Amino acid sequence: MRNKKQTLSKIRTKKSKIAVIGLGYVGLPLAILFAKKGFHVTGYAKTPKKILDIKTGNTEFTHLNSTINRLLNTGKFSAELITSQSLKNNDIIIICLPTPVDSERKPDISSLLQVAKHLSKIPLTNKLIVNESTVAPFTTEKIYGKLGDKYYLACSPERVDPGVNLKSTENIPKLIGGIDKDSLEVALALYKHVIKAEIVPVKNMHTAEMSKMMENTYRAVNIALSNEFAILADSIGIDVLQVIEAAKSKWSYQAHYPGIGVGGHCIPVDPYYVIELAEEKKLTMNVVKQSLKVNESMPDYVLSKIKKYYKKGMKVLIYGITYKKNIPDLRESPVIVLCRLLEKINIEFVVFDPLVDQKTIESLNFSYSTPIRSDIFIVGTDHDKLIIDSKKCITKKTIVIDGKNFFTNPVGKMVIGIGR
Ligand code: SAJ
Repeated sequence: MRNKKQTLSKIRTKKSKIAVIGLGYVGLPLAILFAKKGFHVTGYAKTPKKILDIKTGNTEFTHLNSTINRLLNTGKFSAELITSQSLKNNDIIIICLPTPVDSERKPDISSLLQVAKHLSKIPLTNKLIVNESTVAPFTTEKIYGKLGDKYYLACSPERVDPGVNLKSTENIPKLIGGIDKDSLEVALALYKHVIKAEIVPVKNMHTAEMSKMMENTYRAVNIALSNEFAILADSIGIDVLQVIEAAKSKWSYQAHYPGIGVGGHCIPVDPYYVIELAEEKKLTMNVVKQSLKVNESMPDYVLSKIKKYYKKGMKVLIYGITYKKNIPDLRESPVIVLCRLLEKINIEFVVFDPLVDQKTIESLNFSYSTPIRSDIFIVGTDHDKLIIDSKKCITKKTIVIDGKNFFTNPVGKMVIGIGR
């Protein structure tokens, strides 16, 4: 029998021991937030390197390292490899794991299934399990809903915007759905400790899962709309950025911007989860599918622009290969897709990204270069350092292929944008 009174009291007095599984840009800031509030938090990861980086205060999240060190010293926070045995000492288990797609763009929830295996081996009575990972509706219940004795289960999809610092986690409105009323109540009591923004209880876990799908598919579709308008704008000589800025004066228009493509492991990925669910129900979701095709075609569109100006022997530098500015993340990067297309037609190029070291660039079989004078300068990612670094690359003869529509003033011989 679940003892809700006891569970709520432990949460309210911060006596509950919290496990956060997954210590990436979602799990680590969340673990730190709970530890800073006074909870005993154990972070779990599956790679020894991740654990070592945390224990030595040497994570990729440089703005968190001093806080991590302080919390490690107070004993409020620790990190360890995930095993069933280690998990069982916790009262609350929050799952913050990536849910990518495979090479066939099929959803891959293997990391979540792995956790379900661990949980099935431990007593769960009175524990609270929360899934923050992005999944299609009904997945949380399917994976974590039948693990044995009486426990609480909720779904609260993460909405962290990678690259924004620790503050973002507590300042983002939080959706929470429970498998039942008591689970919702327990999960609300937990998150009230750390979330300063609005906490939005929803009808059930499926509603929470579907909202996350809607949010990110909405973004993918609207970016595709901007990309399609940009291609039209190019063909009729209108500056699409001026069109977008003008459209923003309408209250019902939310601006999205065309570019070299859509990367990261949220926006180009999540819609495939809902497409798979729709297909199970014999539905096609054409708008979503076509939008993903448009976004995935953008590197090709940029290539067509490069081919108009490239002549054999030209020095081509690609500036930035991460999926988004000021983030060292290469997942689903459209710039890497462009690089592969250039390789296919034997256009030689070099790559520089201020956030990606030479070893990583060369591990992708690309030629590395520091910012140097170029005949063609391709903006792949508009990192903050672009403006300074570009001065070392762009001469009066340089043709700039601006994959992020970054340059609004004339530079070099000419700037070829996306829709402008
Ligand atoms: N992009 C465009 N045009 C746009 C916006 C983005 O081409 O108008 C491209 C970006 O260059 C990038 C990709 O799309 O390659 C994704 O961009 P993003 O800003 O959505 O970046 P993400 O993947 O870090 O998105 C995350 C998402 N958060 C979660 O899924 C939890 C997304 O839902 C958020 O909207 C986004 O952060 C944010 O900005 O908050």
